[in-house]
Amino acid sequence: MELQTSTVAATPENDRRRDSAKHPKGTKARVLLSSVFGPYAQDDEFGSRSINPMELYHNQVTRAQGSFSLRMFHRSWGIMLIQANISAPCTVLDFPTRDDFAREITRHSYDIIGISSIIVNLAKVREMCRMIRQLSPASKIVIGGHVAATPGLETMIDADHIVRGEGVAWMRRYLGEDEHAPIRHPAIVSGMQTRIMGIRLPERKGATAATIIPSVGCPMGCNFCTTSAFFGGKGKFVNFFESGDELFEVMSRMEKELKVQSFFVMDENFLLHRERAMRLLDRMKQAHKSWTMSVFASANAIRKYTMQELVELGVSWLWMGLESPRAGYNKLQGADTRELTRELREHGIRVQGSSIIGLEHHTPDNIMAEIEHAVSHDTDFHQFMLYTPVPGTPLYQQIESEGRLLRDVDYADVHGQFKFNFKHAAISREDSKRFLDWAFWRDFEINGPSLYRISRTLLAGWKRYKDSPDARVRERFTREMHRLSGVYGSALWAMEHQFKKVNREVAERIGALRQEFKQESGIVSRMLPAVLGPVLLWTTRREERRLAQGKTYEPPTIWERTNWAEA
Ligand code: B12
Ligand code: SF4
Repeated sequence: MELQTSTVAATPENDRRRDSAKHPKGTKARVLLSSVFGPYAQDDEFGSRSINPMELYHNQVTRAQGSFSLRMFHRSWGIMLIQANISAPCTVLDFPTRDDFAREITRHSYDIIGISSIIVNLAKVREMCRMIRQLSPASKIVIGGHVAATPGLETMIDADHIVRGEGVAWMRRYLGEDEHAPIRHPAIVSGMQTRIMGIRLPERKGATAATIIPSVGCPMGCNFCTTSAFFGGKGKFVNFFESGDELFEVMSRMEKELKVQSFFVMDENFLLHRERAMRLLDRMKQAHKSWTMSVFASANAIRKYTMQELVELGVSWLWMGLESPRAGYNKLQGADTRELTRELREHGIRVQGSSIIGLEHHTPDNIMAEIEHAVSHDTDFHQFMLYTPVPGTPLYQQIESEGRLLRDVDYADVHGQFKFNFKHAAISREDSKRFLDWAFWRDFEINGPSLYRISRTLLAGWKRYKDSPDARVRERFTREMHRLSGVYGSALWAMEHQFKKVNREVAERIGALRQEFKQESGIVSRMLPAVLGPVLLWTTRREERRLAQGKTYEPPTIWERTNWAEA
């Protein structure tokens, strides 16, 4: 395992705070690991922003889709991973309010308080450090996660250790444990409190995929990529599970513990490691596992596989960076991404494209055409992000050295969904937001709700593979179709009715798909839309009204204690 960690820069001031890189109590130390406090989807003095909610899809993918936006929360996996790999008594406090956090650090006497944050939430880290010094002065404060890449962080916050890069090995070292011990993977349900069309989906055990984290970082080293830079940059990454065998064991354990057959693989470029993926496939075949997998992969990595291999692996959702056809990233060299997207979808693989707005070659004259090109991929989901120099990345260094960084932009606004944080050669800061918003709107206008698009891809896969000679593949599509066809049919019914007023052409396409679903569904699923469809239409319209009144959603606060005995 490669380590890219360090503590606070060695200045006399920091030496005073740092004492030693090992906690004197070792594994007897009580540890609190917390994410930053909420609420998040509001504008406040701690850097929360209403346009930056704690929701993946609604924040950066389906945010223009109104009540059809997919809304869900994801736990803070970094601190869950650290907790699962230390033997000290440990609490994970996820999504606390400020009061929750204050209460937790006053009620319990923690020797170590670790805070996980990304750069946008720096002001919250500062406030939490202040609270700790006041309410729990004996605690050592450890700051980890991407916020650690902020230049001069040690002068902005009052902490004892700032950990850059991989945190499990650092924390084990700090507690005097074996940093090279095998990684124990925590049982993680990938998403929670999922909502769409104004209803919250039931949370049955096994219904939501398990998150698997094979590695952190990415060796491709694209200039803007913070995840790659934070774990070593080009050519480097930190692998937690080297082989397909190890991954298979972890996934089998998760299957048992969480009763799941689907996995969200949190690896920035899972398919890049072909040997590991193919070994995993061998083991899946031997054990007759018809698992499904959602993965991130670059176009060059996807092309290392045949469609058959991807389908056999169970890849059912794929997040691929499209960036821009003229950007020149290695991962895209020679790839016809439109053709690739079409092919993947024909094989039942949902594609989430990701495009960048505001690349260096963009101008007000060519950007609309580039957005149209992105939209023409007709992906199931499309993420748009502003080109953003973020501390720690090669892009940041370059833009800084060219004197193009806008110094007065608050870190809370550097998240790629608002306005440029640098001087672009041709596009103004104000226009950057206009183009970004237009991209989301255009994708929705032309391609319709993502929920419609994923049902279309599922149906394409089902038609192609329902009679597949490979029983594992057949089972996978049958399972999904049986479980969802009635629900999708009902959702399509409601979408069709809702869209009649908005965009007739999209409504007709949705209607045609609904008919196809009807033909392919069993008797019960065929009847369901007549009952459930009108209910969903009603909840959709109610949700539209709520959203118009400013309704937002926040994740629940979660406490999890391990190796714990009350003091
Ligand atoms: C899941 C996720 C989310 C979830 C958040 C879940 C949560 N509870 O916070 C959602 C979808 C809501 C989200 C939102 C956003 N995200 Co996000 N997200 C991710 C993602 C995809 C996975 C994070 C993860 O779990 N990784 C796996 C774990 C194991 O890695 P890790 O978190 O880095 O943790 C390791 C180390 O950092 C370290 N560590 C972490 N915490 C701690 C704490 C201590 C004490 C120590 C010692 C060590 C330590 O140890 C861990 C193990 O090695 C990453 C990309 C990625 N691949 O990491 C982006 C990422 C973290 N997000 C990012 C961004 C920019 C955002 C948004 C601003 C984007 C946007 N505009 O939509 C919003 C912010 C929302 C908000 N209000 O805060 C950036 C951060 C950039 C930066 N430099 O700060 C990333 C890196 C994506 C990217 N490449 O740009 N995100
Ligand atoms: S391929 Fe994706 S994850 Fe890897 S460095 Fe490039 S943008 Fe980052």
